[in-house]
Amino acid sequence: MEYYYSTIVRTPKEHSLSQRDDEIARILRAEEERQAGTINLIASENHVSPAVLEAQRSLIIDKYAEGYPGRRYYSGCVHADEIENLAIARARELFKAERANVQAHSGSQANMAAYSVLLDHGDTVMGMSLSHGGHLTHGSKVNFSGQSYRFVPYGVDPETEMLNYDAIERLALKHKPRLIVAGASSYSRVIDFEKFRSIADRVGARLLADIAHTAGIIAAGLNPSPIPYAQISTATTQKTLRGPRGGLVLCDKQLASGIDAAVFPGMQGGPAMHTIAAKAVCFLEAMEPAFIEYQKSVLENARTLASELKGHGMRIVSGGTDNHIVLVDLSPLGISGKNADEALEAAGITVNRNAIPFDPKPPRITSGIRVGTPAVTTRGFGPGEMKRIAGLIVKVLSSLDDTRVRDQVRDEVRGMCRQFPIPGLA
Ligand code: DSN
Repeated sequence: MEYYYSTIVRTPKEHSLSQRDDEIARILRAEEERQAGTINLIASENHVSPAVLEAQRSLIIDKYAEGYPGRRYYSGCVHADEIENLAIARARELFKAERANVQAHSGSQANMAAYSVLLDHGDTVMGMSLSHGGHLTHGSKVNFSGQSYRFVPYGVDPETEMLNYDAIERLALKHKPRLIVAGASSYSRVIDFEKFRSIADRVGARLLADIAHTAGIIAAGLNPSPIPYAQISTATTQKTLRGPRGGLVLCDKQLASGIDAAVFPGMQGGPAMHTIAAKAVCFLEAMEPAFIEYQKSVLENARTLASELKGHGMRIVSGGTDNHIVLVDLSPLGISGKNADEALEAAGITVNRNAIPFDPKPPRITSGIRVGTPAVTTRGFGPGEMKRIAGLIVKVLSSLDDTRVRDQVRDEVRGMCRQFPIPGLA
């Protein structure tokens, strides 16, 4: 078995990608080099372990397995069943959830499934405004969520830039939503799911926790878990969880058959079994003690980055961070998020421009950048490197048009990246 598998992975040269399609092979090599030689501070990205990558590129990619374990619409699903059952069992154990669906192709589809179980078209829902840190699927007008349901957005407090649960409760009492969505894409503070549940109970709403960003931190027990409070929790596996690109739904047992039916056949056809195998591996890795240490470092690195950037005159939205995200307001420097992310990319540091709460600039420009520490922590960067990176960011941003400075930083970035290779690329 071992031998058979390894012959598949090590494709004979005559069938290699570079022989079949040199264009794509060249681009993929260039992407490998780009990742290896740059500092990745995109908060939603990470580097998978070699084991996750191996599962993801395995031959189960070929298998159709529409349905669920033990009730498929195709034969030959014996191993697909084993893999999916393991992935489900591990997800439930990791998050202490009653039920899990591991087939959702993405976090957006996980949310779509949850909405379709909990809501009717046109129902009122409360979700965090995209411009304050929420996600497209939390009611944006350009997304199915905002087009299918009547979303009432809540935001952060103008003073603290944190969630104000009294204000959220007042809004809930006024609008009587059928569902409240708690979760965010660029909010750096702890979300109090217990408080959200008590607000939901007061107005007769259900609670959906979207932990796409913080799933790994929650799995490690370093941010509070929504599982005791939210009837449904959705997540992605590629961010802090360090798994493949995909979605996950965790729910109470009464909702499980509805969620399963909503994912398949409701929204999707065949599951991506290679991705489900890789999810299973990432759940296993997330149960190991080393994962807790990794998440502790993710948080420590984020706190260090925040305090260093603050020390260099930048304003940190909400004053700090409790997770892997640091939202930086560049207004004190007089530059936009767009200019900053472009200059930093040229210097070998990737971040994303990001709206800050109450941002006067449009979403394609923004006043801020979002930085995050999952990927650099995976490479082994620690607080010392965070201090150096903060210094490099400041150097680039305070000499935006100076290409000499940019080149110097680029060289320093390359040196740091050589010292800390991506696992599996060493
Ligand atoms: N695009 C993801 C992020 O960067 O947060 C959310 O889907």
